[in-house]
Amino acid sequence: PFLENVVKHKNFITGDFDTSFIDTTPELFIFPVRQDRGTKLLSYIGNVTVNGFPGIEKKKKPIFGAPRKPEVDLLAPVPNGTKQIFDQQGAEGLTKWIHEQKDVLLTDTTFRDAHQSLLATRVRSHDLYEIAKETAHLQKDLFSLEMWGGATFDVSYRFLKEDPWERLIKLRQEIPNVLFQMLFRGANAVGYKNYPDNVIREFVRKSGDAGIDVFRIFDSLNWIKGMEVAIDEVRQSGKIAEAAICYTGDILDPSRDKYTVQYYKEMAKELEAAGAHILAIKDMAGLLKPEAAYRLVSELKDTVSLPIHLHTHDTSGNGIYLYSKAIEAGVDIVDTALGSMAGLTSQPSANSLYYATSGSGREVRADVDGLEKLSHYWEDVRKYYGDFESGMNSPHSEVYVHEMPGGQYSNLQQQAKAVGLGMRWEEVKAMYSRVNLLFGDVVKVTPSSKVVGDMALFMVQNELDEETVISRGKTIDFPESVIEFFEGYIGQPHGGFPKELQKVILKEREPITVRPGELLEPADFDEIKKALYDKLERPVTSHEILAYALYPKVFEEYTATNIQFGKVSVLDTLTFLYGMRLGEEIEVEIEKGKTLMIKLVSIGEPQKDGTRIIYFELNGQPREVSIQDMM
Ligand code: 3PY
Ligand code: ZN
Repeated sequence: PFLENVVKHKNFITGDFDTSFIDTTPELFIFPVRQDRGTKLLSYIGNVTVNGFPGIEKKKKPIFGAPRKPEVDLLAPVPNGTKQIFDQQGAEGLTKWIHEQKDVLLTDTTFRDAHQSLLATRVRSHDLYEIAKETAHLQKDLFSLEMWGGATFDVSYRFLKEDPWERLIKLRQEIPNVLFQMLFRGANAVGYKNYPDNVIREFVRKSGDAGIDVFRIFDSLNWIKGMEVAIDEVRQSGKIAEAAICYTGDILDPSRDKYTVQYYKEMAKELEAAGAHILAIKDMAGLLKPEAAYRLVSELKDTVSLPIHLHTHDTSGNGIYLYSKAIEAGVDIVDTALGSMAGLTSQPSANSLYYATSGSGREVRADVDGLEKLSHYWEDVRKYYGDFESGMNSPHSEVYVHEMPGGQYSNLQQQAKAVGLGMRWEEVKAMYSRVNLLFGDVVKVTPSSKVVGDMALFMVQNELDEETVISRGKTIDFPESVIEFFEGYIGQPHGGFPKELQKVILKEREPITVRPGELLEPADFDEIKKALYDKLERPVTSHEILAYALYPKVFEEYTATNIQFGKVSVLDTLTFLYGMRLGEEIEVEIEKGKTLMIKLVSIGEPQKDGTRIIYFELNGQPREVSIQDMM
């Protein structure tokens, strides 16, 4: 059936295809209904109705009206945007164009960092597709849409049970006019550890083929060697390499003399020499104070000739103020989210920044009416994900003390609860900053931030302090992530590791000082392909091979769910998270033009073996499924 799909595809017939045809044409993998897709979906719905969704408290499906959607003439041609400038003029042409703009350009993070930081990355493709066309029309003025990478890749497979590549490809089709941007963790790709170089290169190539234009590349220790392979591959692929400096410490505080303006200037020069097209300042925790933003941007502008793109988190509530200072200093692009998905651990609001800069001589380029309309949609959709909200509901100035990245705060809080330290959260936060100093004051961003968090939890749990870690350390089994960090497997920190602590933690193990990528065996893609083919009994895409190379276990679990329940990404979000109410009827479009009508009729009593029969109507016909009651 696969070959049949290929030869019948219109692009194949007209010859309009290249080597990425198989990867970028997901419909080639839709086979005639061998198994009953309807029954599989009913099993999923029955299961989640009875057992709840993993990780959130089971509750009755909430009732919300349909989200408000802006009225846009979707038949009108999509207006041109930065994507066309890039496609016509390449990366150099685009950077020249950025330099010529007087307005401040925006990157909208609503599709990635905003929900990664507010809603544990749980926003599903379904809700993105619903607003994609409108976004293309109303956000035509954006520099870029950050819509992929970071934690979205892992979370898509692991929790949402959907294919992140499909998200990218479909959004690309619906939004052809704005540059697509992803967050790429250098040698850690979209994972939490260093991968072999061939995995990094292949990931960059395939993401580029599937629709990414701008790669924001960072290293979690600001170690340039951890970024070079990715920068090189992005350049070779003809895409835009945006290399990031991760901002930590406080350049205004003379007692914090490890990360000074001079340090950031040196790093910027090295990134320019390494081939960056754009320089990003990645303030992942929101530590950059307004005056520091002014100073840093001014100094970097004098140091490199690259456009400067600033990213922050609004945790402290000072986001708009610091952007305003950065704009005064000449920053070219800033990251914002739509109003209803902005603020707190997310990015500052685009809508607010628009008004904040009006009349200033350097205005934000945006259609504010469009921003407000899109913001209504997100205000409504955000409610679906209420169970993933962090609970932080006012500005949090303590971030300047604990220095935790926006996306880590609620995660670490969950981790603390899971190990019984929920009531000692204040101690955990204080320990986080003590661990930072114990480790020599390191850059904290995924995955180095996770190492600091793991150690903080470990020390609170085991009643350890800085002194006892050293004095009793020889007999302590430290967390695996901490050992790997001190072994050098996520790179080398600025100023090196504290030697005494390193010895205590590693015991007999020898640390490495070279790039882990030089030591790691290249991934054998042919072997993975063969193993997956044997397992799945169908052709596999290079996207699937890559997903397996990054996350073998997560990918296997994803495919198992897929086989059991079919494609659950077609369900609306409330049904996906809560199942159905008795008597409720829903419509599910399982493919273009093919819709199922599903009604939940009744739920049978539990039987001796713990199963229940769930009675549905599927397109008017009675249908029952048996599911295991786990409650
Ligand atoms: C990520 O790596 O996912 C981040 O958002 C870091 O700030
Ligand atoms: Zn961020």
